[in-house]
Amino acid sequence: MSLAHDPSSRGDAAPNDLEAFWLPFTANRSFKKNPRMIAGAKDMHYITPEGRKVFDAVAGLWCCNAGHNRQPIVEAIQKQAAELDFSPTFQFGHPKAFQLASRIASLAPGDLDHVFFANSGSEAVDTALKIALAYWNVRGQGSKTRLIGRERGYHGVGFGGISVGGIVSNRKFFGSLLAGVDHLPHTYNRQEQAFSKGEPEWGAHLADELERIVTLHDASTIAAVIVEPMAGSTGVLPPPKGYLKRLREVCDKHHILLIFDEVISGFGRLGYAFAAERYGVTPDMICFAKAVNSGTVPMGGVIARKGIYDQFMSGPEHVIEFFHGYTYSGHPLAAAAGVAALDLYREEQLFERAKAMESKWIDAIMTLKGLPNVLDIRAVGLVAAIDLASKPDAFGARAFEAMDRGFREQDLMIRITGETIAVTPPLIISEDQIGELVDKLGKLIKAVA
Ligand code: PXG
Repeated sequence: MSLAHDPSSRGDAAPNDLEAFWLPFTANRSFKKNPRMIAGAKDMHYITPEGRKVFDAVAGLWCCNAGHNRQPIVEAIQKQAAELDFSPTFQFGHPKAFQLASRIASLAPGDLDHVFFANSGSEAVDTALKIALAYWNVRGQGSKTRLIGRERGYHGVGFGGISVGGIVSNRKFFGSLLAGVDHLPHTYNRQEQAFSKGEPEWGAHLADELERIVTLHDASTIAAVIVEPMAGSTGVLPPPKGYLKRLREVCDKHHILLIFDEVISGFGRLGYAFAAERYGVTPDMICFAKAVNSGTVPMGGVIARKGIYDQFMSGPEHVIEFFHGYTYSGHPLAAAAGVAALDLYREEQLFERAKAMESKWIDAIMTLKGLPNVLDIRAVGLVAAIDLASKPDAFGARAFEAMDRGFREQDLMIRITGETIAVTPPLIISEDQIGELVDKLGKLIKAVA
């Protein structure tokens, strides 16, 4: 029998075989022909297996806000693993999860006081949608079941998330999705908004589309509206000035819960703990994930207003109030990493740093205007997106080439979606590094012209 056919030794026989791993959201065949491998990281950089330093312009995947392999977080995870590897949070508890929940609640605006833990943004979104449905049920208004999302919204990949989401490729292969979902229009209009710095002036009126949806379905059938305060994955769409306030007003008027999906915008990305604070709008729930522990251990969750939590707290005390949860809700390693990350954000004032850097960041990114194929640039907080013109009959090919050549030729990691380049660096980026990044982007855009 050859080694290759002996199942017990297959792993040893082919330690570097790339076939087995089906990569998520990846062009697998292209990757496996010519991989982009990462073996290490420190602060603003990734390190390839050959030891090449790659500038991380995307905080991993919008998550490593404190930069990579920061000592206090590394030590907290190591210490926690040695002390308590796992303990259940169904009917039991451990101190770190309570500590982190209190810390997150204290960062959240208003009376968003209660934290339900999940393990990813997708699970956070499903959790928030389920809380919304159950909330109306326990209030005796079980007819409020409709969920309203938005075109171009990204809320992860669970069935709830893709149903309220509005990214066509993420939906079209997956059948009829959740019933009873409707969508607001997206807020992007290139003619009106191109090269806006921060939040565009045009577009607040699009929130009034919610009135049309309420007229169509009646408020008595609508449970919640979910939006990203700043749409991230679809190519960075900052909310038009006044848009979120109007959305809140319409939700209040019709007794509809408002959920902000802050999986990307939370923990400093827009210069505040949450975008809700930046925009002066208090939602009923906030979904978070990613930067809660600077991307180090999978974790997500939902912060709910006191009134929502309290509504569930009735009935006999031995009865479970909300039939939902994950084995790893509030996992000790993720929670310990979260407390350490929040400490680090505070000690290094990273949210304030993002705010202080914002105008320099936006001005620097906008210098790319006028380069070949640049159709629009959007920038807000420490986030930016650059729309490139497509090559004829090959939508996405130019941005894909930019991502690949950026990694190989410019020692640069960027994100792409369609023909849009997105950058969203760790919040520790220095002014010099902003200059370095813009220089690399400029060279790259010219290289793929
Ligand atoms: N909501 C929002 C707003 C997100 O951005 C999720 C939910 C899902 O999170 P999980 O942890 O289940 O992946 C996200 C995730 C990109 C990109 O480049 C964005 C995300 C993930 C991967 C890539 O835009 N956001």
